[in-house]
Amino acid sequence: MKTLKIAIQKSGRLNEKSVEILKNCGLAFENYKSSLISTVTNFPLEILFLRDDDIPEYVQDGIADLGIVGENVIVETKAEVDYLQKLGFGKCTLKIAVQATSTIQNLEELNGKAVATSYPVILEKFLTEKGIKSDIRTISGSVEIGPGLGLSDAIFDIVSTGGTLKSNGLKPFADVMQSEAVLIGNKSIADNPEVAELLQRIRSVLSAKS
Ligand code: PRT
Ligand code: ZN
Repeated sequence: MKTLKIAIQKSGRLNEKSVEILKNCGLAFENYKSSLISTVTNFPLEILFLRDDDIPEYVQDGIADLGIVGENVIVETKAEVDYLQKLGFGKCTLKIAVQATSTIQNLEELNGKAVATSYPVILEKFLTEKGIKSDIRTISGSVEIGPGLGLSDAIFDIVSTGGTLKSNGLKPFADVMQSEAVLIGNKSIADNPEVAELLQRIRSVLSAKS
């Protein structure tokens, strides 16, 4: 029997809930902060702890068979993987935001404007569909400070409570994408019986919760 590998986030917003859902499936494993890999003792499975950004490609390339990651990261990395199950945590919305004092009223006004983001692929796709050509500036973090510093006219980022936008003098302007954590699989593992077993356990954990 082949040992499956599942990639989950090592640390960050999805780590705790990812570990929790696997434990609730009855899987027994150690969860040391320092280890990058953990062997499940009662199921043919190894858990790989990775940066979330790397998970879709690891699953696409078959280095991991399964993964738990935010939909936004899957779309952004353009990875070709199967979406097996939405998991109901890590919910957020990717939004375009402008300064609270901005007079920008509609999307067309973003034509020719600078928009700072860490998610250029998702933003570009959205703007292209709307026929808008903005100057997309890719920054790896803290995009919220851009407009205040005069670096950009707008930002495109993940929002959950909206508190970060507010404290940086920004207001939401357009919703682009909803996201939550999903279980993804490599394209070639659809018929694997252990994957089917694991998926069934995950689904019963989720339905027991709702
Ligand atoms: O280290 P690693 O690369 O693995 O982690 P990371 O720092 O890239 O990601 P992490 O842990 O911050 O987020 C992992 C995933 O959680 C994201 O890809 C989303 O799918 C999901 N998620 C859910 C969020 C949020 N909610 C969220 N609020 N990711 C980020 N945020 C950030 C947002 O960027 C903003 O800076 O939180 C801030 C805003 O929160 P509010 O509540 O003030 O709106
Ligand atoms: Zn990341």
